[in-house]
Amino acid sequence: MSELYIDADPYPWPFDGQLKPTNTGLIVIDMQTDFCGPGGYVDHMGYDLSLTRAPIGPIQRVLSAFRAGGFPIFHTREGHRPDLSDLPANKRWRSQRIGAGIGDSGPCGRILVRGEPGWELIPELAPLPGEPIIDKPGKGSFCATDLELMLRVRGVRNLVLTGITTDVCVHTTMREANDRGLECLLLADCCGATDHANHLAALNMIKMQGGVFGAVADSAALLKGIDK
Ligand code: C5J
Repeated sequence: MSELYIDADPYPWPFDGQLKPTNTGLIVIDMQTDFCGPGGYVDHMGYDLSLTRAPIGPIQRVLSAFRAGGFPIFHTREGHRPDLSDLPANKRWRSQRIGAGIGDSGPCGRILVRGEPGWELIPELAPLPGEPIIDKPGKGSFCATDLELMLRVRGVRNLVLTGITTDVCVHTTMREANDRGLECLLLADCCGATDHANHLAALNMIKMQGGVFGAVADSAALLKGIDK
């Protein structure tokens, strides 16, 4: 069987060189106005939007390569039901404490509520028909969703992670995926955090213990590897 490895840290990825469109998927996590657009949740909290917008261009390039190569692609959105029946009281309380209450009204509609303008995926990274969108109430993409089933049905064993934020939803998803036996690669330039030091720390955590959650590469290394 021929092998293909991506130049990644701390090991060439995937571990056994088995990388093909039939076993490798891309997930784009929470590229929503609430996390990277003016007037959204992250903007409301006063964080620097340039940090969470930085991955847009690199993700666009990886998306086009994966689309051209016929790899499965998944998108996620964090958000709650309009009646907030899936919003834990502590999550709401913490957000209200800092003046960006989840469920409260803001310039982009109710913060992190399904169907509101701020909750929508940004147009630059709009999914194409046939690319599943996973709606999740939490930080991880596996909690209270059908993502695991969707991956299994498509034979995905290797997962390439992109999106925002590196230290919260992307990291939680990578940990969940790794615990399910998936071989994970996080693309550093396709992710961003609300604090750059936290972005770097999150990358470093992955590389400990020989790659405790998988490996880290940049989009150029991946695109070179799959030759797109
Ligand atoms: C956060 C996310 N940071 N998508 N959500 O609350 O990372």
